[in-house]
Amino acid sequence: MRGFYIGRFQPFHNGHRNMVAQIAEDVDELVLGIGSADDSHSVRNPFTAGERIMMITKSLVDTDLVTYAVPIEDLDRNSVWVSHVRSMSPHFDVAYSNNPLVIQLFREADFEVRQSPMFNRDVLEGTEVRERMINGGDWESLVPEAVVEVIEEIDGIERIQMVSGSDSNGE
Ligand code: NMN
Repeated sequence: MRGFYIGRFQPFHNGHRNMVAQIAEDVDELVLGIGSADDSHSVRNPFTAGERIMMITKSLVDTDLVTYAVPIEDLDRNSVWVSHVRSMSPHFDVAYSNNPLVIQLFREADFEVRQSPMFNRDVLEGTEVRERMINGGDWESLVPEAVVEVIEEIDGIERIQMVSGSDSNGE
């Protein structure tokens, strides 16, 4: 049994990791779709697909689950998006998402979709992590240790602060 879980993973945070741990109870293999793969260097999508793959691979190195990270570029046409996903991904039996549009599109394409109640949208949303990165707040406690290391390696905080037009020192 193989699952498919798409997110932007900007960055991969503890909510994502908890979701993967929960999915691992259902499936043997999991395709992680790296959504908006063509976007980077913006406040909403600061990290490249390759950098996000690095975060995911290093964060999941200790799990037994077999995972495949597959970059999925955005399309201007929602009605054919599931076909686009299928054209890029290994075959999967069930889709996991908490995103209403993603859920709707997969359901219309007759896929089984499962949602996770464990996902704490308030604290663990990517928006909160990115705001803390921009404002000099504690973002490190919201992500796996491996993600902290990747973001340090790529000077990710400097990048997101530059593209947001601010910096934590207010200079
Ligand atoms: O729930 P998030 O983390 O936003 O991830 C969903 C991903 O799926 C995003 O990258 C989003 O752009 C993508 N998506 C794209 C289309 C499209 O390109 N038409 C439709 C639905 C979802």
